Amino acid sequence: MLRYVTTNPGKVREAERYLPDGSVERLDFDYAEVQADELGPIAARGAREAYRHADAPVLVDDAGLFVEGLDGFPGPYSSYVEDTLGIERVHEIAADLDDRRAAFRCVLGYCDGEGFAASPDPVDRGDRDAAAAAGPDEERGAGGSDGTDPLPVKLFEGYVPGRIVAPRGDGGFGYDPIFEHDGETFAEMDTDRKNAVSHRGRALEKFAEWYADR
Ligand code: ITT
Repeated sequence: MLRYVTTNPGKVREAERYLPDGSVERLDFDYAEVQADELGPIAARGAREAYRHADAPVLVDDAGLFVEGLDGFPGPYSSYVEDTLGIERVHEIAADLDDRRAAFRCVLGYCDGEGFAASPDPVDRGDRDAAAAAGPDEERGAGGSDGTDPLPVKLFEGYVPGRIVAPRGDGGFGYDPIFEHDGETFAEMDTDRKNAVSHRGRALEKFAEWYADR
């Protein structure tokens, strides 16, 4: 059984569409989100922490909204900004910008305690990038330079471009009402339609294909 590690049930609703019935359950575990300007190292560290907690295969999902005209803000700080400013304020701030283009990004981090076969798949490169970006502790994986074995994490990334608009729709979660893609906000789409184009859908598609052979 795969544990989808998140405090956000909306993410699991989307993920379930990509995985066989009964093969995934939510693990409501709030791993420490390290401060980083990229999602990869956050997901990698979270996956290791969650794996050690669960002692079972885990998938961590770290996502964020990157607004072009704000140099990518809130990005990795999206959760904090949603809780403090709220999405209406984010829209108001973006409304004053010349450039309201934005993107959602999602990085899934998978860890089951085993290594991964070398492969030309770009996902492996992402994993090495994350390890390199996170420094020697992450490469070792065991949280220290004490000679313990590395605990590898495989990363799967997804991206979707769009723009910030006044809130519309009541589906989805988080920033969905103010994120428009192809004329519709994510909150105006049902789960299948959002999955077909979304950052999470792209990452899950890659993960599900790889996981089927794992
Ligand atoms: P976990 O960390 O426990 O998974 P979270 O909701 O805090 O839950 P993130 O840190 O990945 O998850 O999310 C950062 C913020 O981006 C948070 O405010 C989410 O509501 C929002 N978010 C993530 N994915 C989203 C999506 O598909 N649509 C809209 N908002 C999203």
